[in-house]
Amino acid sequence: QESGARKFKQQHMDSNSRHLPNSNYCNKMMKKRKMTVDACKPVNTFVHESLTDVKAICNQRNIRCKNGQNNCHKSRSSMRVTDCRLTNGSRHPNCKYRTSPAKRQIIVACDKNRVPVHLDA
Ligand code: PAP
Repeated sequence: QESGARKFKQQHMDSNSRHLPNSNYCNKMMKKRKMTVDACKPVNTFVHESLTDVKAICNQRNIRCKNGQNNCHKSRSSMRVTDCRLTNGSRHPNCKYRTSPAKRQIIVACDKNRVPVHLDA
């Protein structure tokens, strides 16, 4: 497995969390998934759908990504996600996050093997 796909799963996939997250969800998950090691990653989203369903987004038509590349794809259906946003005044290594559950279509960038490597929106 290429590193981009592995990193995507580590940073963005949490399939087996099928109920609403509690307010501590992001504090725990951002640490557990190694996004608070060197610095507090400011914003990150976890997707609570199966890896199969998220990989299938790569089969949707190509659209432009925020960085101008054209390897992005938008999910047909809305997906259960949790947004984690660093709180004001939070200082490394005490990274504190606001946990916001949502349901929306997501946009992923896929590599040449048609697997997600980046969450664009
Ligand atoms: P993210 O999913 O939180 O955005 P990020 O580390 O920014 O994570 O991006 C993951 C990888 O997707 C990056 O590669 P790297 O891990 O080797 O640094 C990034 O280069 C890659 N990538 C591929 N396509 C795109 C794209 N269209 N836009 C942004 N990143 C992309």
